[in-house]
Amino acid sequence: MSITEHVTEIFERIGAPVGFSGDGEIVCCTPIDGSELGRLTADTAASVADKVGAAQAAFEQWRTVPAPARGAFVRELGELLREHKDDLGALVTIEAGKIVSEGQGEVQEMIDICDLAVGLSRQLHGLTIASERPGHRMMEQWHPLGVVGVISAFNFPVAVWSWNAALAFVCGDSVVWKPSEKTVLTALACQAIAAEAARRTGAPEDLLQVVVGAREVGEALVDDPRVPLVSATGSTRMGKEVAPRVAARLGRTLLELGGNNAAIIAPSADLDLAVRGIVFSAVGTAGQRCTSLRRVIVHESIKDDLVARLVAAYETLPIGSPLDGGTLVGPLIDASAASGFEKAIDQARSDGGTVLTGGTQADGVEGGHYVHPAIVDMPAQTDIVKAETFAPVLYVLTYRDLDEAIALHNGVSQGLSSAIFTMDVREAELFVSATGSDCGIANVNIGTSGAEIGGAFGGEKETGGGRESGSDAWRNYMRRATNTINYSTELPLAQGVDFG
Ligand code: UN1
Repeated sequence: MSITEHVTEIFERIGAPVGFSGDGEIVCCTPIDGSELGRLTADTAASVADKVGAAQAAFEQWRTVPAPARGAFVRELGELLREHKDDLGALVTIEAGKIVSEGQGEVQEMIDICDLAVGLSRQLHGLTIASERPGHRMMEQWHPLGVVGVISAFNFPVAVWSWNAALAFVCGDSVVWKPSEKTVLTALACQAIAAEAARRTGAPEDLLQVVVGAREVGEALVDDPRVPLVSATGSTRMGKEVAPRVAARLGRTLLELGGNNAAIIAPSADLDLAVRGIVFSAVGTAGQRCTSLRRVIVHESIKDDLVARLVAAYETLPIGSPLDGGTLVGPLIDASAASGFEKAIDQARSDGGTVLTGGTQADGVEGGHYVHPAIVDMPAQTDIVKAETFAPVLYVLTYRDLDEAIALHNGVSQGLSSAIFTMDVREAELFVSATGSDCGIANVNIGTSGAEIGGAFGGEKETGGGRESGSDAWRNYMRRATNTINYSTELPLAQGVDFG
């Protein structure tokens, strides 16, 4: 069966009435062999405005539904995702090039956030606060916010949407989603699944809108004053364009941008554990996660041992079609990612780096962009090491004392995820303390990627400061109202003000 036939079958099973065999301007491709899967017509500024209008109308109805009843819709969404896990995972593999297990894992992440959101639908709580005035009560309520714009990237084509959407839906919001142009089909499959969940539970059918297209489509969404929150995942460059536009109309943003994640490997580290953690984080999703490990900062006393083990592990990595069960490294998303990989390797070499393994094109499937993941020993943290290259390049830096390691670690503009491998409790605690890692995620004895949805996900500095997913991230999708209620017959003023 051809890949296109496979996609058509998946769409039939999911029940997505998507016509993608026309001659629209959006070309849907698979990175597996670069072949075209179909074409879709892009939205226009006018159609985006119409969809925001439909989402706004759905919101006005949805916000009146009690939150636990909204949870029933998200529970159904989670059930349907369980049912379609294999198919949606396969679509992620076909459109984003993830290996089968990671494609499925991404759908699992969606199911998990639905579970979390369903529980939250009964826990959207505010505080009761002591009032200074007699016969008064002060409290806060969290109300639905409105239409949430979600902009997502190709590398987590469905999970990132669900982190935002599952919470937004229980919070009483509607969603207008602009997926990456590279992964439009998975988005349309999710839309069909969400529409089915809405039909089954009586939720408004316009609760989720999908807009597809290039820059002008994103701009129309970002600039629309009916969208109080824009949650954007992607490059720092994209975030720097989106944030000022939304700020110009005093809207809110939730930004999840680039990472340049590092792991410190201390002398006491369990090296077996460290090697496994490093390889998964650096090479998983072919180095195309925002949480991918890009820098190893290793103590000089164990460097040779660690590097030898890493090189040995890298040299046995199965590279090839992500549809093959044994593959661990699939393709890069496109030609431009492959050229970014090559340029980074060239630059690292001219900065004095030594390529210890990989760094070249690999035999994969004809038409796809497959590479041998690279490990590059660097004499210093040069500009290329400080940049996020969205490909499997792992730079090795060496340190003598932990202060130096932490300075190197924090010496980049991004601040998403981080790790230390150590058996020394003082080092571990220091790393996760206020003077340790400056990232939103700081791990001990696990890698930088593969975060669970229960924690707040996001990072500092140029990563954008947003937090999605677990903990109290739901608050982003609501507006807080502080209420002071006078149940007395007097009207005492706060701060003791006397007004006649
Ligand atoms: C991303 O790369 O955009 O921690 C998100 C992880 C995943 C999410 C990554 N749970 O790797």
